Order: sequence, then C-alpha cells, then structure tokens
Amino acid sequence: MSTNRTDLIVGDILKRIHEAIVEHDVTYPEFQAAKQWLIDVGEAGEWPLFLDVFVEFAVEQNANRAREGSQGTILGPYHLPGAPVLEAPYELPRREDEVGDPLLITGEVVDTHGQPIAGAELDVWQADAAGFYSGFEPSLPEGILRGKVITGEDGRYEVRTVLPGPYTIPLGGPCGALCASAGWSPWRPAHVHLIVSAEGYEPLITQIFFDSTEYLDNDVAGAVKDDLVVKPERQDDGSFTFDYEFKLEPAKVPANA
Ligand code: MBD
Ligand code: FE
Repeated sequence: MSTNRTDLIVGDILKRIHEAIVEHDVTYPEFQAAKQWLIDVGEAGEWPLFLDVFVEFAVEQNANRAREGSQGTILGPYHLPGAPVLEAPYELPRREDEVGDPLLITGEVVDTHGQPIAGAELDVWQADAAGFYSGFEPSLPEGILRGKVITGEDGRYEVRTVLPGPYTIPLGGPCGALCASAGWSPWRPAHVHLIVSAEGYEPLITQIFFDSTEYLDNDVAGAVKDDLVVKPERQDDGSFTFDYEFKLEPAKVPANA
C-alpha cells in the first residue's frame, strides 16, 4: 500500500474521473467545456466558493464523525478573522437602516458534562436580509454583521442581530452556471455562522438554521443537520429570539504527542 497520500488520494480521484469518462462516454466537446469551466472558476475567484459548497460537507462529516458535544458543520468561504469583541448589549455591527427582523440569540457554552464554560468566545457572522456578506459584497460596508461575544462567569452569552436572508450562489458566475446547467438549486437556507472556542476545548465550527424558512431540505452546500435547526419565538414587539446551548468537547491531544 502506498504511504504517499498524494499518490493515494489524487491517484484515486483521477482513476474515478477516468472511469466516469468511460461510463458516461464523455465526448471531446464535453471535455473542452469542462476545461474552460475550470479555467473560468479560477478567473472568477470562485474556487473557495466551489469547494466549500460542493466538497466541504463531506470532509466535515467525515472528520467530525466521532465528535462529542454539539454538532458542527461547514465553515464556508465567508469567515473573516479579526471581528471586534462586542460589549453589552452585544449588537452585531449593522447599518442604521439595516433591513430584517431583530433577532436576539441567547444561550450557554458548556463542557461535555454540562458545566458552564466562562470566557468562551463566539465568533459570529452572517449574511444580511438580502443574503449578502460584508467583506465580499462591495455594496455592504465592511464589518457589517460580524462580531465576537464572550461568555460570562455563568457560561452564558447574548448576541443581538437581524434575521439573515437565504443565500444564493452568484448566478452570473461559473458556479451559478453549473447549477443552471445541472438543474440544481443554487440556494442555501438562511443561517448564522459561529465558531465557538475556549481554551482546552476543540473549537466548534457551526451554523444555525431557522425552522420554517426556505431551502432547509435543499441546501446546495449540504450542510443542514437536524440539531442545527432552531425555532425562533416571535416576541410582542415583532422581534425574534431563541436560546442555543453549545457543548464543547475537550481539546484532542495531537496523535504524535
Ligand atoms: C455560504 O453562505 C456558506 O455559508 C457556504 C458554506 C457556502 C456558500 C455560501
Ligand atoms: Fe454562509
């Protein structure tokens, strides 16, 4: 057996492509179209999008199959490091006229025994109500709808934001063209991204989805899990709220330690 991972994995992927070519009798024009499409993905800067939408879920499910504590899911292409740590009232930066129903997320970060973890960090980012991410969509001011909150001594946190809208892959680019050509929906259900981390624990990369919103059972990125779907409660003032507990597993000791 080869111990060279490149030989093993890339060799196997290429072999499966060759088999698919024979099985489906791929023609020269189809090969040329595929080649041009791959070039276009690079020129459009859509490789991070393509890989995170069409491949990451399989890596995530496999890598985290033995994970204890809360479910994670894919990171996706729109995380940015360096978001500000928010003070009370823990409101994600937003425009003055930010569109969308106000949303209050509350909850607790605990260990696998259910004990609260003080000083845990929740790095939160999301699309706006139109489905666009700051830092990637030039019409949004930088830093919008991105921020970190830290749990108190009781392990609890709060984040104030607005409900995000569903997201579509840019329809005008090569990934959008792929979806159109294949007859695949290019949509992701509305979601909030989080990385929950604390010293001595494995960081949890996850997303929260909303019950009764569109595309929940048809996520183009295949990243929805039942545990990650919440049912926000509507308050008298029209805002929404939900509570979510994040359970972190202990940091893994490196295999070679
Ligand atoms: C997203 O908003 C996202 O979270 C992922 C994983 C891929 C594309 C867009
Ligand atoms: Fe996203």
